[in-house]
Amino acid sequence: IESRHRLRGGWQMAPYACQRRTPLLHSNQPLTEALETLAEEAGFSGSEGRSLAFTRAASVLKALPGRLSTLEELGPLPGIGEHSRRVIQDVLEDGVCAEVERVKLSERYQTMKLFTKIFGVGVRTASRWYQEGLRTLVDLQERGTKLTRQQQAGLRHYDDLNTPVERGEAESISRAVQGAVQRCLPGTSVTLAGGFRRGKPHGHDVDLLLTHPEAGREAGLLSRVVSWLDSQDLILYQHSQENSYALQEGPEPPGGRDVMDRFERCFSIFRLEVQGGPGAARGWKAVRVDLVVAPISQFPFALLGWTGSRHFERELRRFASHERKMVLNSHALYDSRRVWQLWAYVGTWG
Ligand code: TTP
Ligand code: MN
Ligand code: MN
Ligand code: MN
Repeated sequence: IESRHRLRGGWQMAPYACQRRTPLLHSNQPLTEALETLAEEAGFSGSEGRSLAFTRAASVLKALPGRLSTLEELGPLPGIGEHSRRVIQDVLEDGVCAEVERVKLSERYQTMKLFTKIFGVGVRTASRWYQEGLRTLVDLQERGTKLTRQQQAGLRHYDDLNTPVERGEAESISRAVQGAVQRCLPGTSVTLAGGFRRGKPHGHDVDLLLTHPEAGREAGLLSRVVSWLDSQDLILYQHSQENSYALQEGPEPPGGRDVMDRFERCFSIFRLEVQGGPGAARGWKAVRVDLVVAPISQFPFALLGWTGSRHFERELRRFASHERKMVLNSHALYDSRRVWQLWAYVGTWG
């Protein structure tokens, strides 16, 4: 489906991001950075639709086979609106876009960025704090702002948690969890998902998916694994959720909620022993780790859902629903028309 042919001066491209090859390194970095800044800013203002429009435009540019040099080259590419075109034009002509530069310098954007980088703080909380006149992390402490246990941990480990996690560190954490599951339930597999599974050299956290080949054996596994890790002083913070919708407010980008699932999971901060890097002096570094347990029957969907990117997942689900009349989530893929038939059938009973 992927199409990279140049047509009459413009690029032709498949309409859904999940149909396109989107390499990690691409040739239009300055353009996508500008658009993603505006997407982030729109998210900070609660304008999900506007945010998605900028994200879509950036996603199209990431899939271009070469560097864009004039706006005309884009032709009538779908997914790039008026506003995004203006931004692209500015960056192509002047190297920067005044609107983006204004956003980056604005007190609100900078403060929202600072606050949403705290583990456990989402756009709504950050926005409320901004409204209350808070501007710095010191303000939060000095004015006695009420913080959840999660936010306190986020603040305590702020610098570490905002230092990128290297692949080697992710693998080392993965091995530690592997060791723990072998003690608690031999045969359990641990799969590194998220950005690292997409080949990113570093990430903001480590996403690990646990499953056991025999259905049902995974029940109760997570709490035992977490207890054991805790007993080994590997855990600085954790809160677990049982098979329910994730209502936790985190520093998730806009659209984060449409990828929430019902798996049992643990949001944690690990204490990782390190030799070099920022934590070298004290010998350890705090790292965010998500542990997710999927029953084997749902594992393929869980793995797909937890691999990301968020935009890729959103687009895959949109493709399933609009082009195939199917429903895709992290638990299953099914024909939505059949479910309606089933509901109609159940309806005749009662
Ligand atoms: P993230 O860890 O937030 O993102 P990432 O791994 O792509 O990027 P980073 O390197 O910055 O960590 O999420 C990983 C994937 O998990 C993402 O595709 C969305 C999915 N996910 C869910 O399915 N449900 C959830 O509740 C959350 C938080 C994420
Ligand atoms: Mn991740
Ligand atoms: Mn990241
Ligand atoms: Mn994660």
